[in-house]
Amino acid sequence: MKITKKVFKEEMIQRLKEKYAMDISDATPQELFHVLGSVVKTYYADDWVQTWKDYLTEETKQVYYFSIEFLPGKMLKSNLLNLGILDTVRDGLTELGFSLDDIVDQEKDMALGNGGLGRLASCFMDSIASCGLPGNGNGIRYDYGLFKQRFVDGYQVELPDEWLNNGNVWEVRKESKAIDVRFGGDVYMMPLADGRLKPVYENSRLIKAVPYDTAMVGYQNDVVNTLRLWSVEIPASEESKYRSLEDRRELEDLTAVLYPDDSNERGRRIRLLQEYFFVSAGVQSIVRYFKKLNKPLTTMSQSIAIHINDTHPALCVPEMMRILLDECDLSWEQAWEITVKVMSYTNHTIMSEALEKWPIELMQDLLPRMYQIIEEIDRRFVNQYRKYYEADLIERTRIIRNGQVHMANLAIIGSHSTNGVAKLHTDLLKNVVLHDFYVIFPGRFNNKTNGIAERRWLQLSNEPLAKLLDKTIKTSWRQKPNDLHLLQNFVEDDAVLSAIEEAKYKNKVALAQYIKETTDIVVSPNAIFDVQIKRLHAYKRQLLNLLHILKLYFDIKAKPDLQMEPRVFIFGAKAAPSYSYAKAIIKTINETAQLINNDPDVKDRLKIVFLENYNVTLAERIIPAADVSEQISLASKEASGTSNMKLMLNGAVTLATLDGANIEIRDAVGKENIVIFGLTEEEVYAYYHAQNYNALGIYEDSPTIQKVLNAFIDGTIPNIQFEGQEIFDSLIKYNDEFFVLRDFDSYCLAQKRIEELYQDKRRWQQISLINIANAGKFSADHTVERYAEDIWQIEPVFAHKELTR
Ligand code: OX2
Repeated sequence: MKITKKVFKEEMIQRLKEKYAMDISDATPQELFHVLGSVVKTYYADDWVQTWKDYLTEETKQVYYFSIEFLPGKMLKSNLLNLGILDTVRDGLTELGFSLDDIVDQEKDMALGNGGLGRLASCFMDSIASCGLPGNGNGIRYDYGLFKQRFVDGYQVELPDEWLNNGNVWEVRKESKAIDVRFGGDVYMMPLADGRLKPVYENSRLIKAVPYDTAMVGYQNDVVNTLRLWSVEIPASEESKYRSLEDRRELEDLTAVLYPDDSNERGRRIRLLQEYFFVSAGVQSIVRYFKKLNKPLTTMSQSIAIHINDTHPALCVPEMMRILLDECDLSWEQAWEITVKVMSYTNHTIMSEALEKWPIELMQDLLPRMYQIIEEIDRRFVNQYRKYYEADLIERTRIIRNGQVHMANLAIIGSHSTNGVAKLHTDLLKNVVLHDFYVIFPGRFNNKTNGIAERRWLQLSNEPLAKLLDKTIKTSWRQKPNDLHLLQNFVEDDAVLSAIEEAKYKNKVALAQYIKETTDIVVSPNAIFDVQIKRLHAYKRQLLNLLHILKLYFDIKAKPDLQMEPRVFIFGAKAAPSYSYAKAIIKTINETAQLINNDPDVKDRLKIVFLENYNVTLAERIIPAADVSEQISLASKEASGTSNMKLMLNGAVTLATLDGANIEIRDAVGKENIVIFGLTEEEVYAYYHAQNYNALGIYEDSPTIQKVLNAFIDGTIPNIQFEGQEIFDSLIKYNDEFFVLRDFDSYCLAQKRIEELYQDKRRWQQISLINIANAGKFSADHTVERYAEDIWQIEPVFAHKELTR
């Protein structure tokens, strides 16, 4: 169907009348948003149904991406872009007297994730559909997404994210596809007449998982995949058991909130139940689908791939086993072969506190059948491999150990593929963190460097640059991000170089205005916009950034007429509510901002802006306006990073340690076009082995570091008596776990280098251009294509209809 402006406008007018009984001229932006959303839905409805039917009739192999987090942000513009009607709708609305951007603002961010892991899952959903790959998401429909962050007196305050308050236009509730999920109680195995064993459940609880489906619209290819999110309800048969409001509340809480922490597992019952809940509902519904195909279960891996995104969905392994054993009557050996072939797993971190473990008693209590199956997997694993390997290695790799169930071990043992998310990260998995597994299963390990959806992170969020690219290299980059490479031909073209700078300037003006409106801080778009945006975590070292800012401040104080390139340091970061150290850093940055922004001696050479509530939408504002991309984690700690890719795509210059995907960014742009500093991963490990890191020594030897650190405890930075001491102690008393002091000098030199480069305007523009030109490599389209080929063994479907738009 060809959607013309005329058809679109008529539809808007008509639908608004039907839904709100009013003339379109009387509609509020909120009403317009809802009507527009429902109109857009009709534009992809046929393709959605058709894609689903095609997969079924053509028996296409599909992947199901299980993730406890998805972070799509706003969907309206992305859907319009992918449907190829962004301009039609924008112009149509203008003619009706409205602005698309005002309407877009009405949409709440879908924030069902914490950070990189959840956003990666959403970039993958976009890319999977856009590459015409048959793939679906499977997750949880939390009533409340990641908390809203406010600053009160410089402290982080967390408010609930009531994203469903005005309803969610995009989702479709599919009551008829609900699934029963069972947990708790006791389970024992009853022998049947034929000698088999059947599980008998006593006192277990039954809950209903209701799916809400959201369309994942491919980029102008008529493919529409599904993101399925599950919500808990009380089944009709169980109503009588939930008499009191409290009982009901307890159950409904299961899908109420997203755990606001991506690196610490708190041993919470609800979290474990959440994991089982969406895994069980998802795997059951997949098997139900597979049965429709009427193929032998032993061929399941030819039709189905299940991806375990980090360990949270690792129960996919025992749940698939349960279904195949208990409900399909397969033998253990058959069931195991199918399960391992179907499952694959991605590891996203080497931080040990994030490697999930659950106490045996908790697992037995909440998920008794899961525990029995895990025990048997563990027993068989030990039996099978102890013949070949030393006892210690088997002990270290088994699933149940020291009273805990080790979820990464379960995921690796129960799947055919384990991948890391950047080259260095995968090497560390193979050689250090998961080395024991690599010894046993060398063929299972592989790398898949992360990627980003350039549709959202350039086409939608940076229109000035996107238009310039169209003009300079034509539009093929929109389909094939690698074609951004064509820009490289213009590296000596002064007109193009200054046009890139102009586009950046425009974005900086827009961000400066947003900063003024939201914080009342005035910043000049002529200053360097130096950006660090990511979760607040000690290993990401926002503190190192702050120490350098303080150094610059003291330089100015010591030499009031110091010549320097004006800088705006922009932060965006949420701290997990229970992570007090991260919150102390936030408070300290905010107090330092107060101090520096209001000191007349500084004369606007330095500004610190900490924007509240960093989320996908805010990232879309900040990234296009960034000059400098801070990627300064301690080498070896950041598995990949993805803001590094988004920022380079938008022409920011990367200031980085050799960590995660920064290394691959350096390789892509060349070492002259990135500023690298700090310890390498080998040097970090050398300190670990020698155990000779001495933070106090560094402090004692450096008057600059003394001056900067003393500011935390001597009242120079006001109102941080407690926080300042905590941070000071982390560095001196507890020997600086993330080697901030060791990298300080090298970081300051790198910052100096940034300043010199920036002063050479043409050089800076060239570096910016080279970064944009080489960012295509980090398109999530390529990443998912590699997953599809190497891990999932799925193939793109070709557009089943002629392209009509
Ligand atoms: C993050 C990693 O910290 C980050 O480096 C990576 O880019 C992202 O995942 C996507 O792979 N929770 N979040 C992460 O890991 C975990 C666990």
